[in-house]
Amino acid sequence: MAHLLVTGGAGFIGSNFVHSVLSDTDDRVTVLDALTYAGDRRTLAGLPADRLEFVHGSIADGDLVDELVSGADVVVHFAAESHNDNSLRDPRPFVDTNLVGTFNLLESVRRHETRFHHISTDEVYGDLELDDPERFTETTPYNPSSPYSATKAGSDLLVRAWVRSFGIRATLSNCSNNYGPRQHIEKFIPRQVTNLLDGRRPKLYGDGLNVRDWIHVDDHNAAVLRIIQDGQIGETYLIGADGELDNRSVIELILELMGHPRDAFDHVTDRAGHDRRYAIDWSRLRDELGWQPRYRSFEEGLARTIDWYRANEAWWRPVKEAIEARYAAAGQ
Ligand code: NAD
Ligand code: TDX
Repeated sequence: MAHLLVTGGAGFIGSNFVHSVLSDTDDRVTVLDALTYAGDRRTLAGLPADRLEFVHGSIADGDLVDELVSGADVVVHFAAESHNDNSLRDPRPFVDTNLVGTFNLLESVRRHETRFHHISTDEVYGDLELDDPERFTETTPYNPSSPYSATKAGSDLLVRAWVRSFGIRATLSNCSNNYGPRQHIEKFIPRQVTNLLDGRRPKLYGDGLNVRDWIHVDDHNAAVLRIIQDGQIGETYLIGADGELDNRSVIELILELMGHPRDAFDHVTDRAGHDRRYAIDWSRLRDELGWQPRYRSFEEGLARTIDWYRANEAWWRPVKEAIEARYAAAGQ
């Protein structure tokens, strides 16, 4: 039985990770989460109290981080400011959490010789043209576009430098766009689903031909667990599931699954610097670690995700009005 310290475990991907670990293993988990606007303790409700401890605090607090890392066997680092649109409005918290917070964790795992896994994104590689036959691989040069992706790229480079210079035992993963239950409703898919549940129309940025490479959050987390178990120290693994779709098609599918005409959406102001296309080549993960995604049908996974938002209105309702007011102020 191992003791995992999970940063950002009250957020979307981190909370789903904690659910998976506690149901599939005997491991013990301590969650460190600052409960920003994106964190919610209710995401961890109903989990076994004897194997889960919740600590309310920030990875920007070096002393707290050090104390918690000293008691852990493995640190799994999800905590981040994660939304591109927010990073265009106010980049400061992205620097504080994604760069300085990651630095604090690295110094502590170095001191205590603790195994570390760093969660990152495909956005560090910039974007691809729609007709580019290539996909991102582990050797694609870094070329981030937004303050969010630049701070994630910086955090990856810090991890790599701490591996090389100080010999910390770390692995990294860069994953494509996740969907599934408990995703904050500022993000694309839950925003459209809750718009429809709330009697509003879905909102498509720009021409909507931008492509994202969708993966179910449970597949992302299963890959993370595999890398923690079998990944080579110092190495990076790309996580994806061949889920390329343009945003317009996703909105049309949501409308159809929820019983609305496929064209009942609005075009709104585009995102500044909007990345055109992300696409992941995850063959290293398949060939070296034998991992495969389990969700093969995006439509099925999306339908289950819609059901989750329908059944959990109390979870998203209190913040819906404020989120939409913020988007409306930006013409989105
Ligand atoms: P999220 O915004 O839903 O959750 C982030 C969590 O981190 C929240 O619980 C928040 O309270 C917490 N947090 C923020 N600042 C903190 C701080 N200073 N100290 C402690 N906790 C803090 O994000 P998510 O979508 O679950 O993303 C998790 C990780 O996965 C991030 O590192 C993100 O870059 C990465 N990622 C996300 C996606 C995606 O599609 N969502 C894809 C690839 C990688
Ligand atoms: O209302 C919307 N309409 C719209 O067309 C919103 C919120 C988004 N979009 C577009 C922008 C993107 O092309 O949808 C696409 C997805 O948008 P987001 O959900 O904001 O995701 P993205 O910017 O692609 O980044 C996500 O994937 C990579 C996560 O938020 C990041 O944390 C992760 O690193």
